[in-house]
Amino acid sequence: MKLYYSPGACSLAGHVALHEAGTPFETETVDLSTKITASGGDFEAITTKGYVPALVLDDGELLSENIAVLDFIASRYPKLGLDGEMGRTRLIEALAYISTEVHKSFKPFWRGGSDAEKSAASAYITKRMQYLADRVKGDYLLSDQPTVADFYLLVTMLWAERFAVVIPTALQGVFARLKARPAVQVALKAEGLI
Ligand SMILES: N[C@@H](CCC(=O)N[C@@H](CS)C(=O)NCC(=O)O)C(=O)O
Repeated sequence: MKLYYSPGACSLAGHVALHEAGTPFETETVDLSTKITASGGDFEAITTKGYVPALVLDDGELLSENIAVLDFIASRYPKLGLDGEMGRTRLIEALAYISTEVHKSFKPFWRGGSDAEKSAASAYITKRMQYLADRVKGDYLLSDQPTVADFYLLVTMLWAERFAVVIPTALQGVFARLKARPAVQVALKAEGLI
């Protein structure tokens, strides 16, 4: 497997998940402004979407979209998913919420939004994070063990920290526990973030 990522981008969720899975995998960084990979390749020839994450599977099949990439990793490494009849559905519910309600709301911060747009986005993100904070199920978001949803949430909390967006108190413990995990440390170091 090979993960194409950009340091600090949402692809960090899959990067952490693969380290947590303990599986061997390759990585290559992508310059998102030029769409050139670290080895000089044309990223748009790998995925015409032109954005990360892009996960090339061992049979050469390409997987994109955080929700699909993280669901794939959790399906293959069940310790990163949720047990039970509704486990996968609940996991996808959380991933979809983090993607569409939290991740995407950071757009004004990444795309040069006005101060007013950033301020509105900041309030919206905190409100959407509060929904999750009110439903924390244990040491992590959905249970006492982290799932791929935690790794996606981690990325958005790192962005919140960077852009001074308020992270609800009830998520602070989850954030601290995630940051302390060895696999998270390895991924953050690999991406040059610590
Ligand atoms: N729909 C995609 C969006 C992924 C995405 O927003 N990737 C950003 C980094 S966090 C990116 O590569 N942006 C560069 C671009 O769109 O040109 C997903 O959910 O995985």
